[in-house]
Amino acid sequence: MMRMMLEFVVVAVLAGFSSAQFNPNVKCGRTSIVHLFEWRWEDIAEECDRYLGPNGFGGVQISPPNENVIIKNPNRPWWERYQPISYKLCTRSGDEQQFRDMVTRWNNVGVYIYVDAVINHMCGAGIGKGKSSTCGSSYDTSTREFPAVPYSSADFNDNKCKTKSGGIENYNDANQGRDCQLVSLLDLRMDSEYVRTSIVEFLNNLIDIGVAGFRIDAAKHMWPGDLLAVTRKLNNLNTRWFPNGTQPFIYQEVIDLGGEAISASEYTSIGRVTEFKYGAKLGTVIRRLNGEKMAYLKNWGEGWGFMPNDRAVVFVDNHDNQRGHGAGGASILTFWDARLYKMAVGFMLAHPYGFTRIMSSFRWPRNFVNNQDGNDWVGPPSYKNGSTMAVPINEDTTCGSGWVCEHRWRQIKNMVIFRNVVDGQSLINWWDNGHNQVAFGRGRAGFIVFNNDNMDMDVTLYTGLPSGKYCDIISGQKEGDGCTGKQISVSDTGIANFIIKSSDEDPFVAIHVNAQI
Ligand code: 5J7
Ligand code: CA
Repeated sequence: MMRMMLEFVVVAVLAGFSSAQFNPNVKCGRTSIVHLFEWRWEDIAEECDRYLGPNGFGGVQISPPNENVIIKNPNRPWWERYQPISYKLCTRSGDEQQFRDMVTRWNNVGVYIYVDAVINHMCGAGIGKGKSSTCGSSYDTSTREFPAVPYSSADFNDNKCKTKSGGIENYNDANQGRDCQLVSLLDLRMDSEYVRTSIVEFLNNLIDIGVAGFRIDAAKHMWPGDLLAVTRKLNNLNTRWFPNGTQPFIYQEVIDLGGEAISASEYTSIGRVTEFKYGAKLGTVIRRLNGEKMAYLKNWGEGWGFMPNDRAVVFVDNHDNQRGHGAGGASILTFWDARLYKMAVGFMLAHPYGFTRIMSSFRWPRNFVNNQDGNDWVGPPSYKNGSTMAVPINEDTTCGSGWVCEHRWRQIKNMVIFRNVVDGQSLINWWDNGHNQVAFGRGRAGFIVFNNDNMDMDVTLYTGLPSGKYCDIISGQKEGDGCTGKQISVSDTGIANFIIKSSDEDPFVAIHVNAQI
């Protein structure tokens, strides 16, 4: 009897533990998402059918879809979208109809949408009064009125915050971090039932439209208990596309490089968390700073003090730290350092740790003065009237008008496929030269070799792969019966020779069982 009761309790606890919040909900066989930063809904809709679906991407993180303040000074920065005015779905990316069309088209081909949810705050306290917002809703920051939600003064943390300025003054004080204004953004009172309900209605509306999950912006600045109260009330995903009982994927933005009052581990029971140590450390290794070398990557992952594998969302750079500030600073690799960047993204996608997110950026005119980029605010490619430009696709499959489209770079796109092919296979057959030449396999499904030393590499390694001829998917790929780049022969005993010159365009080689000829 006791035993039965105990079992009942265990089962009840397990069932109540919302494990699907950690599950990215990507379709079987797909293992990565891409952040199409600042893209218009119409362009995202096109990109799904014509590129992301066929190339094995699992989904897209989109920029915040809800109404934000229009900032004129500086002129339409990217960060204006992180200053909400209401939960109406109109922004520079498009209106509600375009949003609905995009989600429907994506879901119908099994590539899903993840919404960047800005729920910690509304716009800046100093914005003032007016209707300079993306749907034209009014606001008055001095009286804290946002009638389109509606929110008013009782819905903000002004009384709870104990600092003189009302802003976060000391990052080592967790109370300030949660209850005060982050860079003067009006901080929502998330312990109130009304605020929680307003946020839940916003997110549930998106779930009902068909999104598969949320990136929770600035999660570090919300109490885990308040966030849990919100995520617990979220609907299951729309059964038109998802199995009955599927919960939204939750991944929280918590910048934790260690040594702060607030840590990522406070959030790992709610959903996944962004592992900012990943890109910061990988950038240091690939740039060979501080005596780091690729040989040390042998125990990459939890061995480096990262959060548990099944809680981590990993990325080389994000929309914030690619601009030279934010977590990781100068060590972060981006498209501006293309050769090293491709290697870092290649390593990330080949390595089993974490759920992977690819960055897709726009260019801006960098202007470094004293190691600070004075143009880190510049918004997406846009016309004089402020509207965002479409993403034109060139004949060679690259993007125009200042859109970088890292996700379309052959090396990155092919590594997204590599990760799908080797999904579930363990990391084996690690090899290194003690410096910056390393190699490893993923079961018998794929093998990758890096040469980040300043010398040529000519090695014969055990790959574990079935014998045969393989196309290197970095210098080229399989097309028809041949390879457009290097070709690798694996012997009967699973051994292959790899030659990587330090002058090669990309100093790494990757092969997998779906690129055999
Ligand atoms: C800051 C943190 O310390 C942190 O741990 C975190 O997780 C997030 C932030 C942070 O988040 C924001 C979320 C928003 O929705 C809107 C925001 O404006 C921010 C934000 O500003 C922010 O902090 C900026 O970036 C940090 C790396 C700096 O250390 C902060 O000082 C802050 O920088 C401020 O940026 C400048 O001080 C201020 O002068 C400037 O006007 C302001 C411009 O806004 C941004 O650059 C927006 C950044 C942003 C960062 C994000 O991680 C994000 O998810 C969204 C926006
Ligand atoms: Ca807060």
